[in-house]
Amino acid sequence: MTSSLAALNRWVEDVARHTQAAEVHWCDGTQQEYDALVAQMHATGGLIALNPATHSRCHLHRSHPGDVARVEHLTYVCTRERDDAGPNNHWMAPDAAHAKIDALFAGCMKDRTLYVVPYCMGPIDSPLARCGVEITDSPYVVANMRLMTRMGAQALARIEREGRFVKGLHSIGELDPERRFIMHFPEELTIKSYGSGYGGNALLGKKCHALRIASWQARQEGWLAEHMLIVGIENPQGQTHYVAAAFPSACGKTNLSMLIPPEGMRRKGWKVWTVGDDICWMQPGADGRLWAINPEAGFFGVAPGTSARTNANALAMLDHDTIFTNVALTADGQPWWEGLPGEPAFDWQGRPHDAAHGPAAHPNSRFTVSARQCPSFSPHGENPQGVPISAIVFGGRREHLVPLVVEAHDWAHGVLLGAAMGSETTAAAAGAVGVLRRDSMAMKPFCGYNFADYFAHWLSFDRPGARLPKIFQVNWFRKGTDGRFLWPGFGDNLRVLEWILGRCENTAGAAETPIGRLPRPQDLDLDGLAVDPAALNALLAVDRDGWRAELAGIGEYLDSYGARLPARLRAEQHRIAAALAAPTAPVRALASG
Ligand code: OXD
Ligand code: MN
Repeated sequence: MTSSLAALNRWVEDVARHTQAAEVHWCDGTQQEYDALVAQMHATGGLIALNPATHSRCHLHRSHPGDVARVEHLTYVCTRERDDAGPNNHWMAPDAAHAKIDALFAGCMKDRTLYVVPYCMGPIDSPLARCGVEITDSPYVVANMRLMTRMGAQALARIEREGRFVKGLHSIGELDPERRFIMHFPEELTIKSYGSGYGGNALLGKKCHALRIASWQARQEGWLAEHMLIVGIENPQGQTHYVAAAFPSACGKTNLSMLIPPEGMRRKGWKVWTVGDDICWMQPGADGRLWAINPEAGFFGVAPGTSARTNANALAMLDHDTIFTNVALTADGQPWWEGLPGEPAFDWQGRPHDAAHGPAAHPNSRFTVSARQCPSFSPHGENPQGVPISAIVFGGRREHLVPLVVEAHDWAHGVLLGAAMGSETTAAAAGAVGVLRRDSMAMKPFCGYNFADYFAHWLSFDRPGARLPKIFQVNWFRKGTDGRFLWPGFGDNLRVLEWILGRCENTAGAAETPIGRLPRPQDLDLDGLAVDPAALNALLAVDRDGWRAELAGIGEYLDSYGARLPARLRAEQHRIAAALAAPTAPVRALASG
């Protein structure tokens, strides 16, 4: 046995002893194993079979009603030095953290099977991929990991070859929110999660490994682990360019990654190819470009709002071999959520549906499905070398101020656009309407180290020989004075991506402004789109007073990272603030071509 397998065996034995596991099962990732787990969960009530005539081999899981989302306040980054975790993370000293969570794990698997889940994040033969092993006592987690990662024998073989893997220990415990922690030890490449069965807390390959631990590894090894979708845009000439785009949770990443072109553009020959909907690992290639893989093998998407209008591709992949979590049910056993036609009979807790109880499906109800089931899944989605990225896009939910799209002047400006990203809270949060929460690169809940060091890491990619993507900021969420969205969004967002790619190829025009380069109305392909000219002007305007206040706010935010903040980022903020303070220069148009 190799030393890496010996180390893995020793760890499994130690955990089995400490948790007093009744049995140990090493997962091989086969269909037979998956089917057996599903059958066992049907017998225990952990899964409910859905209507086989409409949803073959689909299942519903109902979580504990108090365990329905990620728990950021219970999520810790445990580095030896507090400052290495940074003000963007909750921190606990590693010794104290291990002691606290190990006490919870003691004896917790007495009547349970301990599953050993070897997995690979990224195509199994990709040099960009990284492996991990999750130990869990939840068969639901095992079944989901099989859809979301390359799980089983091949991953174990790679671990044996490489010797290095991320260790993740998970138990659902008692599902008691008082006894729940999600702890990360980046210096030890270790994750410990106790007390939750919910996706982001329990499928440790996803947010815990592929973002928090991977971002730490990426910094040490010279790559980037990002909360980004990856999408390929094929133009009528048959060339495909890849875009990586970061948006905070619940801003439509899955929809954008599976976009269906508007009718007119479809007729001209535009096509969209999905590579990933949530996580992107990027590394400079020998040619100086950034090459990206989606480390995941499936989608763990939010169900409510997914409909034939918003995401027909997603809907089309959900009628077979899918696990649903916390959706509602129709009378004939089909999954249902708000946004779908028809009527729910039972809500997400299994009660007869009553509108007085609130939405029938939980607002964070999910589907787990293999990426291969997506009709727009890219033929290059499993390329071991990844796909070359032409543009990076940062987006947020901003009702005011931020234009539809802005091109950064250069890489450092783009890093500032990412660092300053934010979303405004909505009327749902009483008393806090329009309050801006900064969420740098949409990584606030997911960066496994100090944001100041993370910004410096981003800046470090700008070096001789690099052929970096252009960086853009987008905002699909601008509203008019009547409170209605100014931009139709969804498929029409392709018009903005077309301009972005035109800028990358130097074929689209733009106007130079202090905040970056913006399209003029004539630079966008608006063929077939009934958008009011006043709305378009508002979407493409630069409100200088508003931007001066915004730059001051960005300055205050950067200050919160203290002396560790890279001077280059601060200089960029000063440069734009000064340009905004200067007397208004006439807007300079940049010719295309
Ligand atoms: C997710 C999230 O589940 O970002 O992807 O919350
Ligand atoms: Mn996400």
